[in-house]
Amino acid sequence: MAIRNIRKAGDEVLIKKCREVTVIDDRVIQLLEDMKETMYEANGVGLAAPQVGILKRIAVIDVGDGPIELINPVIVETEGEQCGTEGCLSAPGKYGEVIRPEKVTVTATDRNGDNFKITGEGLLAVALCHEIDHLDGNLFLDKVIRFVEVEQ
Ligand code: GNR
Ligand code: NI
Repeated sequence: MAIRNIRKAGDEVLIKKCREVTVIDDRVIQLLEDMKETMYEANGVGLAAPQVGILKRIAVIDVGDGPIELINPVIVETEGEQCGTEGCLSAPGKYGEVIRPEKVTVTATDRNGDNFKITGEGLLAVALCHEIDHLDGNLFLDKVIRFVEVEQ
């Protein structure tokens, strides 16, 4: 396990489209482990592989109910709308309101190669959208409708 360096906005790796994972080998497993460790160390609720410089469709999320590992996640259904304040470990100190679906269903593959479906509402829906956006080279900064001052 290792903490990886989190890339910051301006790094071109963050605006590239990630490649699908075709083989879940030891490097992918190691990446998942390191991403979880890096996310927890940074007190994040999610982390996408491009944030640690890897252009693979891999993300991890933990909104307080334990870690979720996502390989090749795809949004297959959305419902409703919510507006909430977002931040990003790749844009420290920047916060802004973003409109997201209230509920999203995602299909993905787990580390054993099995496909699964996950439905999230509220923050989990936001995190799923935010991380999948990263995999397509999209940052929340470009979706902010109003930047917010947050006292830290
Ligand atoms: O840690 C994070 N918090 C967060 C808060 C509101 C909406 C989205 C997020 S994701 C962010 C971690 C991150 O940058 N993931 O890519
Ligand atoms: Ni982010």
